[in-house]
Amino acid sequence: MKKPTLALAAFTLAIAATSAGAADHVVKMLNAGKDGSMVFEPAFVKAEVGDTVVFAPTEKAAHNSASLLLPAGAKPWKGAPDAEVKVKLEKEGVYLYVCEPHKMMGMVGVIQAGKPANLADAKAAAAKEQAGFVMGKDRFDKALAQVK
Ligand SMILES: [Cu+2]
Repeated sequence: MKKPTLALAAFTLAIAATSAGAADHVVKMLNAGKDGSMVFEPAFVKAEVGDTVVFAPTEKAAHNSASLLLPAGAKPWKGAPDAEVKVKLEKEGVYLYVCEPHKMMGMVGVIQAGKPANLADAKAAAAKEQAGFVMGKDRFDKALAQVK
């Protein structure tokens, strides 16, 4: 039997140290990304209550981040064009958000904080919203499919 290496032990300690406090998750606002044009990347973030999501205006095109559907009691947000927005996840559940200028192009995203208690509501709101998109009609679906 092999003994665990020192490197592996150090790696495990690093993970333990990281998970102790609230984390920041960075979501880039991009004109072009892995999933096509006008995207939030990553479009799905799995977080814990107390974590912060930072929307970064990495590429400028009047992108913003505005909440669409929130867990009960969570505070809505609406960022200015091409401005950084920091959102602290105070409530457990699923958050849907959009870029207002490019929503019709499927520039949308999903955050999960803790357990997804409001997932059915989120899916219904996403389906209603994306019916009016001219492209990227499956982006909410792809992001919501990652909620576990
Ligand atoms: Cu945009």
